[in-house]
Amino acid sequence: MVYKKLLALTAASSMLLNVVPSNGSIASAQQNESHVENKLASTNSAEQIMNAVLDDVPEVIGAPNIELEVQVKLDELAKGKYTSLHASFHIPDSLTVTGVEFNSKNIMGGASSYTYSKDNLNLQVKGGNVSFAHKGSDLFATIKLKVKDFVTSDRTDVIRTNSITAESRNGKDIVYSVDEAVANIGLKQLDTDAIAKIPGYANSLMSHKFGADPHAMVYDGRVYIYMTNDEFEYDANLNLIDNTYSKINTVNVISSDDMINWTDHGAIPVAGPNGAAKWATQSWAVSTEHKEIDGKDKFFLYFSNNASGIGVLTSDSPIGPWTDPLGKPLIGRNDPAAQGVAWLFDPAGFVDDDGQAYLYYGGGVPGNPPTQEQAEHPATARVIKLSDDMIHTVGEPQVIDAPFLFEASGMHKKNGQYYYSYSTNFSGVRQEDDPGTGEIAYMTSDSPMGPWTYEGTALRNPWVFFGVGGNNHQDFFEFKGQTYITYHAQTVAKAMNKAKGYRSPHINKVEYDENGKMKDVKADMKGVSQVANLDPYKRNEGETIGWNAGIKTEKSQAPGSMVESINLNVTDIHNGDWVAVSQADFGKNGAASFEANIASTVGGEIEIRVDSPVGEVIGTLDVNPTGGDQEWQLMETNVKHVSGTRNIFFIFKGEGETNLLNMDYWKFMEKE
Ligand SMILES: [Ca+2]
Ligand SMILES: [Ca+2]
Repeated sequence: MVYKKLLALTAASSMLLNVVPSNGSIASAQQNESHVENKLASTNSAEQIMNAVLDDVPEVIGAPNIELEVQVKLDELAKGKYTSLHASFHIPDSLTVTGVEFNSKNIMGGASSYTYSKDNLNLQVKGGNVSFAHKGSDLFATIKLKVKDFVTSDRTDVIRTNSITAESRNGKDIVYSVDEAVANIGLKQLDTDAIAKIPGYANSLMSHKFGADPHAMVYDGRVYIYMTNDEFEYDANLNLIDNTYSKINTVNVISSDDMINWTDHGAIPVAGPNGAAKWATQSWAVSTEHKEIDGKDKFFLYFSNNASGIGVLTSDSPIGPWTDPLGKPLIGRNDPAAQGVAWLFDPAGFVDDDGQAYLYYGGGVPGNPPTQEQAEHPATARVIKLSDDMIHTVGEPQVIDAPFLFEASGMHKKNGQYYYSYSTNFSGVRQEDDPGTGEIAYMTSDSPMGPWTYEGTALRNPWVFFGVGGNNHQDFFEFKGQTYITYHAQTVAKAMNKAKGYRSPHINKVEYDENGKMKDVKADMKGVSQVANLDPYKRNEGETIGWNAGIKTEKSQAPGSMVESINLNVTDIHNGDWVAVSQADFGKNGAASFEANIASTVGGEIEIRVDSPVGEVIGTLDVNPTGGDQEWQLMETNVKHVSGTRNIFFIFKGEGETNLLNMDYWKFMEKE
């Protein structure tokens, strides 16, 4: 067999020592065979070439803190007087070095040490008479590594060798050939049952329910996202149908102070028989603003009653409860402010730095079918001043002539400039500089009421990024000094194979060029980085979710922490379902115990793992029945010492088809 012959040749010329596959796999043997052939072809028989080899690691679970080892194997050093043996490696971003184990059997006459910073690892042996000889193996050192973060698709990362050199006293330094000293690390995405927002992704913001037309409000260090509550609609035969939007009369709200872990505050009852505004039938595309009035922070939720009116609700908190202060639309179909507006909807409130508030609204393309002029200049968006109490309009509206306007008015301010953004229509013929269809375009002005200068587009249609299209709706906002865009895409529905107009919220970063133009947003599932750690020692809601599989949330009868009457719990919990939070900071002392507020009729257990669903189990909370799905009990268990910043996965275990338990909130107790 060719392979064996080559092996013999190789050994004879002492040019390659690691031809025996370390893991015994065929793939590895074949790799080594071709490796030998390559080596032979390039060998200059007149001089001895010293070789170094790194072992491949073919299958590594791509999850935080998964450990792996890479062996560094070297040819023997010929006899001589060496003062050092030095090896330098490039470590890919996905891995971090946790240690190096030198093979003291083979290394003599020197002290071994290593340095590691960023992507560079240096190994060295220094001394008066360094030698490296094979005593039972060709192993020089074992590099110990771990995976930094979730790998979101299978890939191969590479550890490369920059150089390996033995310095000689007589100037005859040995430079190893490092052509083959490359370790291919096969990183495998961890298979979980998470939908769309897989561990490691920030988008969509949630996957246990839908949410469209997202609007962001930043208040007291948190981002609140308000969304049209898309829910599956079925026909009489219980077949899933396209979203008609006709049944939507609630608004989903979630919040986060870190952009990965989102707390579900439930659905605000806005319109319909159970809504705050009983005159309204729908609640689409809301905008929420806050303003200090008479020394108190007040909250205002502007909503679309389908496309026939704009209403406003008020509250003392960002999550409710909400009341209707007018008992009628803020802008009704027959109001002067509605004249010339095709679709009377999509309100965007905006409070300027001087306290003056404005409302942007409207949309639609006149004409059936529209002329080119009507498509290009629908002139159906408006801006009007709001009164000091935020619940009345003041004066006449101004027309906003946005090119190819469709809907989704938005307003944000940056460096004194006003940015009016909107979604473009699907009508008319486009010239080169015109926006595409269903894209987010924008205009600027140095006044909140115009005149406006068209700037271009900022976000392409979701189809471009996610392979699933439809309309879009955006809001630009600033949080902790960074501008972001929130928008929707049918990514969760697509992952469920049910992309029928049911939309999910996303956030990506926005950058400006030196002239204040917004650069093209790169929308993706990876999304934004976490901007703060989660504190595991405070009350954390069960419904604060980074990632999840198989669960739902529901209104809870247990008291809420922000507003007593508003609280949710995690439910629909079955064996193997899980919820997780990203990057909890356990600090130096670490955790000693864990407690959770639980209700259960059948019982089960909560397995607490760190890092990932296959990470270390630090404790298990046994859940005994409490006598009902809303009969709440605080339950506690000790946990193994865990410190530093770690993901926490709560993995539910139990038997049967029914809901095992409900979880309201949890917290860890810090070690004294
Ligand atoms: Ca379930
Ligand atoms: Ca709760």
